Amino acid sequence: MTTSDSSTLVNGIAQERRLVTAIPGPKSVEMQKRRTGAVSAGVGATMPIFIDRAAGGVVVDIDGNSLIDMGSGIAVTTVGNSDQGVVDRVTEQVAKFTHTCFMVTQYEGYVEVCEALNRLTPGDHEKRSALFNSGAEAVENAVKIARVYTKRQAVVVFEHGYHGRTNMTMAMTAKAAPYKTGFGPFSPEIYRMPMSYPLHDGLSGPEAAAKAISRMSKEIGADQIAAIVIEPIQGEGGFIVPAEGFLKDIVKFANDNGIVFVADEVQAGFCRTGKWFASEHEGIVPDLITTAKGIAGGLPLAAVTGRAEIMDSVHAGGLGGTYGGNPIACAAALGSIAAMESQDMNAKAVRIEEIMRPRLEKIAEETGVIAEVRGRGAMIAVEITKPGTHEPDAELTSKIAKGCHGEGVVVLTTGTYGNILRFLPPLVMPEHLLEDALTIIEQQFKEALA
Ligand code: PLZ
Repeated sequence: MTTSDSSTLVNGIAQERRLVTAIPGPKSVEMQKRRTGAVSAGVGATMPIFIDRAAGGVVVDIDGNSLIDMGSGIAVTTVGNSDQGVVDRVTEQVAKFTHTCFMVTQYEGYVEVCEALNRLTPGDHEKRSALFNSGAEAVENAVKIARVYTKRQAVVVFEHGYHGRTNMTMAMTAKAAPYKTGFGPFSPEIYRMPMSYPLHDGLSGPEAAAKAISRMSKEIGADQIAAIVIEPIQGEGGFIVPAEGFLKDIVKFANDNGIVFVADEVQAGFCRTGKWFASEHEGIVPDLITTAKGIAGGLPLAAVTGRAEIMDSVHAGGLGGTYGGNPIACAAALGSIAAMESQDMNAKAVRIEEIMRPRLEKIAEETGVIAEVRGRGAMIAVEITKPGTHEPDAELTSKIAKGCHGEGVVVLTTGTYGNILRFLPPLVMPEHLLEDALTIIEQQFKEALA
């Protein structure tokens, strides 16, 4: 039995790493068989375990193993699983009414979430929002809005970018396997430009921007571009932080040419990076911003927020969807936002980086297989390469991740080359668990290299 000691309880759940069986345990193995017989093989899973409870910094599986959650269900449970404020608001709402469809008969929660988004997103201009169900849907709607507003068609995205799995957002996503392979034909008028990737391109922000701008001008024509869509810190691409000045120059190019600049903050938004939105680190003000994931404590909700004149340019009835801005998801969002504000979650994200960065840098120094520790706040990753090179080592990355899983730490891998180990802990992660997770990660690097 492996444990990390603690008497702390969150929602009655001990904040400890506790392994009582092998991973996966016998109950999960049984359930995996049922899963295989019932669930499409096309739906993947990082770990072959099934969860019974989760709170604070842990997920507890059906065999009773308590694992440290360094993934937050891919950057979703920012305020922690089943945060009390979220539970209270959702419970109250679910008992009142579950659905009317905002496009049929309206309710206050939807309006209140839009007001919060308009207030919290960068820029003090007048804003409007519209609510959807998933990040992909938000991105797709941002493109629809930009096309109506500009009466143009071309959409610019970037290398290593990820925007979703619907047809248009698949086209916008850079990586083929597993997201796009065999699923074409893809939506037209999507153009991919070089991303600023300081570790690999060796360019300053302005140099990298000049390269992308020259290509946009020559290969598409600035006056043909409806929208430039970019993640201010790329998520699935490998937590790539563009060199300083890159985003600013791209925003200026967009502004100078009547192009709608869209920041896809689905992964980086809502306190994840130590600011409400990652755009703020560079002082950029997007015309439109897409959000999802962390917005609603685990319930499906997404949004497009932006300049009133752009958002209001769409004909009445042009935006919507049966479930978009569902009242229960809105209640969860209001609970999450309240938790972020009252518990100063941005400070918690900064503190997580303070703890993680030096320990990861120490692993980098000691092992020689980490080309870079990067990210901001509680969105931190290491790029794993063959020693002394920038050559990706996906095999080693996967070995280390699996080793962590076996020791009760949920970590995720990502990146175009599969060689990024990324960490997205809930911001309420207790410090003793964060330290314990880092110790396991360090051990697993050493074991994988032994
Ligand atoms: N934009 C920046 O990170 C979702 C994808 C997981 P949805 N990223 C996790 C997977 O393998 O499907 C994401 C993102 C950015 C858009 C999306 C899409 O958000 O809510 O998954 O549709």
